[in-house]
Amino acid sequence: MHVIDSHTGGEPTRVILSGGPDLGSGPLADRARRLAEDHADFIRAVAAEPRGQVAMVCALLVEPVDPGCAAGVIYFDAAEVLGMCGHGTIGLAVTLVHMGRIAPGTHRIDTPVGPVGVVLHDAHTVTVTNVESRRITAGLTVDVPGLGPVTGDVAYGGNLFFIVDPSPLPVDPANIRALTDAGIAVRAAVHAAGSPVDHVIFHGPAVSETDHGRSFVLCPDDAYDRSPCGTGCSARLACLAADGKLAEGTEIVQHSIIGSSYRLSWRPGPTGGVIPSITGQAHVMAEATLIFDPADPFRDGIPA
Ligand code: PYC
Repeated sequence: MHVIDSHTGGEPTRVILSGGPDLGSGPLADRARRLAEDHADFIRAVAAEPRGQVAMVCALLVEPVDPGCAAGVIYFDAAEVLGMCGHGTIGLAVTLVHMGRIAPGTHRIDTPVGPVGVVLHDAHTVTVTNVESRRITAGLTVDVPGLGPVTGDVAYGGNLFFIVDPSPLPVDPANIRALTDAGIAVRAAVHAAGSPVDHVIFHGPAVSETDHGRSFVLCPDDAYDRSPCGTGCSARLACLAADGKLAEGTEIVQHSIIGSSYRLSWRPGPTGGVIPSITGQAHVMAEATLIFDPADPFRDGIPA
């Protein structure tokens, strides 16, 4: 299996170029469902330790449905197949340039939630135009053991988020363990309330005069996103727009918990949501051939 690893603002992406399972043809959403239902061993073998790493998001290249797209992709982490991935799309675009498969300019990438746009400004800098994003529920309050009542918005940005602003804990790198535990507890409480969110965002205040805040994002595999989370930023843009807190076309800078940043803006979507624009940078780190030795006791990854 041939892979190329990159990181986007510190968050790893592993593009799988060959050797993945045959998911057949048809809509990418159906192929993503087949991946989740029939290939759990493959998912853990590639994304989880020892072959993968904590926070790894894999990008399985597939034939696009839309012939206008440069590639089709299905994203997954060690726990879940994702609808979309913002940092992964930036990493994928930079990887495709590294391979000479695309040149700087404008391209489209097919995903299970629909085609997204990418503009490659140079070998590292990419703007992703995401799928239409929207707020689904404003001001949902859940009772969280150890935290008490926590109020947030449920919003869609290619994945489903529960966004808590302000965060119940300081959004500071020194608090990553506590934020992770709080995120897991909040997600369980939101699930118990009937909302199947896959990510939780705790939003904290700006860290400098030029940014709009720092966020902690808990992913389905219980790792925190080292990047500002492209789909999470999309969901947040939808909430800011719905609240009238950010005007169309106004650019803001969003920091991740480790201090990496994206530039963000939105324009109106065709069905009342927002079309997010996310600009960030990725760097290729490794090209590798993964080996699956039948004698390896952890061939399929360390079990969860
Ligand atoms: O950037 O959208 C994102 C993302 C999702 C999970 C990890 N990163």
